[in-house]
Amino acid sequence: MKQGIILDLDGVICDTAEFHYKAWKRLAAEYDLLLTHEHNEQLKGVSRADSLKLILDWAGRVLNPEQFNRDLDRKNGWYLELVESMNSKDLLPGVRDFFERAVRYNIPLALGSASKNARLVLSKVGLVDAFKGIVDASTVTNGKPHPETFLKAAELLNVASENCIVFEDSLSGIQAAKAANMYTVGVGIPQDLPLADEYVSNLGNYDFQTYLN
Ligand code: B16
Ligand code: MG
Repeated sequence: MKQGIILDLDGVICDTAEFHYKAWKRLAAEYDLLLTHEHNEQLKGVSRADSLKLILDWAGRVLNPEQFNRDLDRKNGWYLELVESMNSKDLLPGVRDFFERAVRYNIPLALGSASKNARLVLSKVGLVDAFKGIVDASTVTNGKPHPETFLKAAELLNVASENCIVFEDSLSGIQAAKAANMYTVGVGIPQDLPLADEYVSNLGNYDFQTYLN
């Protein structure tokens, strides 16, 4: 019997994964790197600084610490320009229905995100109060694929790891949830997320009967 649900943010609740991709693509172009879908799959769920390290590696570029921090800030600025215009209409398909059903079945929800902007994005889409607990980049020492994000979220839910279900759109997030001994639902396709226990194309397609059995 599962007792709690932990949701990733970017790419699961709202389309901010696409905003991250656009902002990284713009920065990568300055390093003469065309950032592809395949590159982007490896960036999902990865912290801002670790994402830039990967991009520099792919581009064969080296930045000094000052340039590195400047480019992190520029990328985040472009990302925030896209976030600025978000509102409650920017939830991914099925998300509102998913939250309504979770309330109806009395299932506690926690957020497990690698983003430093998680609370800002949640406030834009009006979901800050929908969670019993929020874990984001400001509350963990080790980012995904380390299990810390999800272990802390389970603690906030007061539910044992093996009784949590994690919804994730990233490879590193699925790895983190598996390392935390949790059941995983990949939001996406098996080619992008080969390790998930099951898949949905969006939260609206999740069958809560599976959860309740
Ligand atoms: P920020 P999630 C992750 O959020 C994104 O998937 C990843 O692309 C991003 O680099 C990371 O947050 C850091 O985000 O720059 O806003 O701190 O998917 O774990 O909710
Ligand atoms: Mg994500």
